[in-house]
Amino acid sequence: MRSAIYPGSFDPVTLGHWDLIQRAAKLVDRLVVAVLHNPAKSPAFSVDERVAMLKELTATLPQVEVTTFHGLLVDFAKAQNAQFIIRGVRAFSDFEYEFQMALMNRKLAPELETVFLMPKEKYSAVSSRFVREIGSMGGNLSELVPEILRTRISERLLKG
Ligand code: COD
Repeated sequence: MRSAIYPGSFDPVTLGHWDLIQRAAKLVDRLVVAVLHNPAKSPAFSVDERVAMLKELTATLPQVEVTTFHGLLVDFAKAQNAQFIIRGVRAFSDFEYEFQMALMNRKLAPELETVFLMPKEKYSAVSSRFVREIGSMGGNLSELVPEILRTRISERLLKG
C-alpha cells in the first residue's frame, strides 16, 4: 500500500492546501493529512478547529485521513508506515525552506521520499498568512479558502 503524509500547520486550510490534497490523493492509496500540534506556538485556529475543517473538507475522499502529530515528522511518518512526505511549492521563495527540510528529513530517515507538488497557478499566491490577515480585516476570502469553510473561517477571524 502506498501511503503518504501531508504535514502542515493548516492555520487555516486554504484553496492551495486543498488543491494539493486532491492531487496527492490521486497518487497514493492512503493520504494522512497531519496537523502539527505545537504547544509553543499560538495559532489563529486551535488544533481541533483545524482538524475539524480538514475532516469536513476531505469527507468525500475515502483514502484521506486527518490527524495531528507532534515531535519529529519522520518519526510520525514511520509510525504511520508511510513511504512519502507530500510538500507543496508555490513559488521560488518556498524552494529554499522546502529543499532544506527535505534534505534534513532524508538525513533523519533515508527511506522516506519527499514528493513536491505544484498547485494550480491561480493558487500559487495563496497562503494561510494572507488568509489570516485579510480575514481579520473583513476582506473577501472567496478566492483563498474552500467555499464550504468560508463563513466559518471569516467569522472566526473577525472575532479574533
Ligand atoms: N500552494 C501549494 N502549496 C502550498 C500552498 C499553496 N497555495 N500553501 C501551502 N502550501 C504547502 C506549503 O509549501 C507546505 O509544503 C504545505 O503546503 C503545508 O503548509 P503550511 O504552511 O500549512 O505548513 P508548514 O509549512 O508550516 O508545516 C511545517 C511542518 C509542520 C511540516 C514542519 O514544521 C515540521 O515537520 N515540523 C515537525 C518537526 C520536525 O520534524 N522538524 C524537522 C523538520 S526538518
